Amino acid sequence: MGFVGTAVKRKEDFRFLTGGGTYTDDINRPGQVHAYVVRSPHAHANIKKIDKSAAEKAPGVVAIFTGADYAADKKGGLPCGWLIHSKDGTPMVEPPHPPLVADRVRHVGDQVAVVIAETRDQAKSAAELIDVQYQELPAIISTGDAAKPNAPQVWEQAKNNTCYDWHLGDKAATDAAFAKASHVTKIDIVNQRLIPNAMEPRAAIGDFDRATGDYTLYTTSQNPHVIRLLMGAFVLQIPEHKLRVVAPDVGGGFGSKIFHYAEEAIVTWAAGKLGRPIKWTADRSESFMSDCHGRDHVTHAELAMDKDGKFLGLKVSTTAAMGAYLSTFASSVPTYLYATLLAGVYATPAIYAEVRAVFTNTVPVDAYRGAGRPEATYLLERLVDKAAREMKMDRVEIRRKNMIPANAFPYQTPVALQYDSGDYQSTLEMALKASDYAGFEKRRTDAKAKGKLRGIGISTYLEACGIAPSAVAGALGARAGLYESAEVRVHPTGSVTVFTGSHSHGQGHETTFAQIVADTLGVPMESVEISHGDTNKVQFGMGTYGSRSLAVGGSALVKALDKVVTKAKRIAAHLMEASVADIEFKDGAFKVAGTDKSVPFGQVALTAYVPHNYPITELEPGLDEKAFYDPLNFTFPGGCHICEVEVDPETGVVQVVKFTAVDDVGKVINPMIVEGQVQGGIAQGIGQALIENCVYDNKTGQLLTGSYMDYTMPRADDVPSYDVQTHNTMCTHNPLGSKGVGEVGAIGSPPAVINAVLDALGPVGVSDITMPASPHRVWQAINTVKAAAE
Ligand code: MCN
Repeated sequence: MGFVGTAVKRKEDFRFLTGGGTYTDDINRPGQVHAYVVRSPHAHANIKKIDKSAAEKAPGVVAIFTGADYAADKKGGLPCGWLIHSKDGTPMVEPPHPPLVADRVRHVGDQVAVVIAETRDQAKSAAELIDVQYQELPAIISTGDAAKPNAPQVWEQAKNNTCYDWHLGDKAATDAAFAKASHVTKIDIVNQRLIPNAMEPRAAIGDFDRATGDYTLYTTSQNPHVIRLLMGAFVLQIPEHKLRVVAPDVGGGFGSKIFHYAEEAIVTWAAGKLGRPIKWTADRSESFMSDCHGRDHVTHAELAMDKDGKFLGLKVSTTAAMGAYLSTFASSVPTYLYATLLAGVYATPAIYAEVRAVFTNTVPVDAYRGAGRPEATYLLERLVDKAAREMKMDRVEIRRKNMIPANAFPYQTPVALQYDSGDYQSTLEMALKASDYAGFEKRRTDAKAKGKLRGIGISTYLEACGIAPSAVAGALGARAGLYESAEVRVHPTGSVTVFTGSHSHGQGHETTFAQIVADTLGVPMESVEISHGDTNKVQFGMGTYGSRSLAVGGSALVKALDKVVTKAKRIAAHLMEASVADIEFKDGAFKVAGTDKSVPFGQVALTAYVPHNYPITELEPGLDEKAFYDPLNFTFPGGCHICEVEVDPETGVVQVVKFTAVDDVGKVINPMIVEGQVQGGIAQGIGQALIENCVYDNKTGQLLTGSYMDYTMPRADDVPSYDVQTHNTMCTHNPLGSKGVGEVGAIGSPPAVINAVLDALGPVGVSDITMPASPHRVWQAINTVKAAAE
């Protein structure tokens, strides 16, 4: 008891740290064969001919399927889960997305054929014997150029490569605000494309039982029920009761394993055709070219202010890359997860945002840790810093002046969201204090004496987690509900299994959810098991993304626990021959109020399953309750991140020397897990700010950063030890009071880092830099200014 709010060590870590986890690639089914996917070497080309005759004779080959075979079976394409309408009311362009393409490839890595053989090496060797004749076509790679009139077209039906041209906010009110502004700050921002890198690459095993007609897919997924729904209903037309999707231990996802991928459908479909289990596991470079990428925005924004630096209006125009196809949630990211966040923590009265989503001959872009919210935060916080410089105001002062005050909640923004709670001033003040902002100038001077340029950067951010409610999301184009479910099964001896639709792939739900159960039922943590990731065990679930698991999945768990306690009280009342109204439940025991009569939870559990002398006409046996919880609103974490850097002007190397984060995540279940989540997110944010960059050759569409030789991930010596704190205001509409934490680090940190880099470079005359602020870019920026001055 008293587990909630304490730093309980993670239950799952013994399994993971001792190599006892079971990941998809650890699973082997009897009679299993292996798949290798033949991928396009071209960014854009017509498939003229595929000759698979030599490959079919290669050792071990069981079958080879192409896009033509898939099309002949009349199976479906991968669907997109969110319909966006353009300004003019027309629906977005939704091109076909077959798992195997038959006629035209549209990005390097597009799936052309699958070779199935007894071993993976045999499949790979045979794939080299397949002769695919391509007729190359011009490709469009650059997001910023995609909508230009002469750009090559990815899809005929998408004129100017435009998927949708959407807007949000009040244009007239924003124009009016600009008309009365005394100063307008303008900024052009690129939020570069990132390649997600979970520790475990994607993998899938398709299995088919001829005797029963049942399919099973084992897959590296964050949301197995969603995959079952999409693949069953839209792609392969397998009814849910004949399709089991299992997402066992998953080694991280960071968003990239939300989506329904082609390979999942390919192995399941082919398993049905061959009657043998088929395993596919990506290698790292294959992941680079087939996993959905993140970010990739090009934006122009303008902030109108009065003479005192008070924000009057904000105009934002963004082009967002979708890649060659629409991935599962791609369309929602630069719209409802981005533009709705453009108020941030500020009381800007009028905001108008336009978003053009474009197709390019690249891998699809979809949600990646933060998804839209890091892009909004980066834009705002860069803009606010620039405004402060232009207005000759202090960077802290301009933020204080424009923040939504702590007494203004609930606060309705001009971009649809209504924030329920927050205290942005306090998180700012705490971060200023913890980072010793006041003492910074001395540190700058000391660094200068060592030949280093030191800078400090601030980012005050707001996040929206757990998209909700389903009714609102549905009205905005979501093609799914956004609730979560939990079942609490109390066993006869009083131990408990929870079945949750939230998938844990690093977040520690097996611990935090068990903390909630142990406290509510008064049972030991060891007596609670959290089961997730198997559609044949768990009732239903929308899965894990958008930092929704605690706020939505945890709330479903609370609701189910309430039902368990309610029923258990009735059993206890029967056992103690008392009225239900007199039964109190505390510390694992049911008591009759005002008496010393009490029965422990375990005895009630046993009675539920051994109902001798039980009022069976009034009370069902068993103690097993379920709840579905649809939230009333998002949760709104917020906070302040402050970064301090030292730049070596000779080499351009940026060292993050200090990082302070103060976040508001509502009620904390496990402070150690919360701190770990924030730290991990900051590491990703520092990676984006300083080193990570997905680069395609702009002409050929070849992925130039196709391995770790070229794509730099943050390592231990790229990140400092962090000072992570929380200052929490409670979420007002969920039963836990908790907000999400899983993405805050990746949202708040990139602008803090870049604002620090620009603060360091300000004295040498550099006023802008594009992420990642790599040594090369920083050195170039310094030397360009130097050369211009000479
Ligand atoms: N928590 C808590 N108190 C709070 C909020 C959360 O104790 N006030 C705990 C939760 O119980 C949970 C963890 O913190 O154990 C994260 O909770 P939450 O914010 O609800 O996020 P989710 O569990 O839904 O995880 C998703 C989120 C996202 S969107 C990405 S991306 C991300 C992230 O989590 N991907 C991750 N963190 C990750 N961590 C790992 N190791 N691997 C990933 O792929």
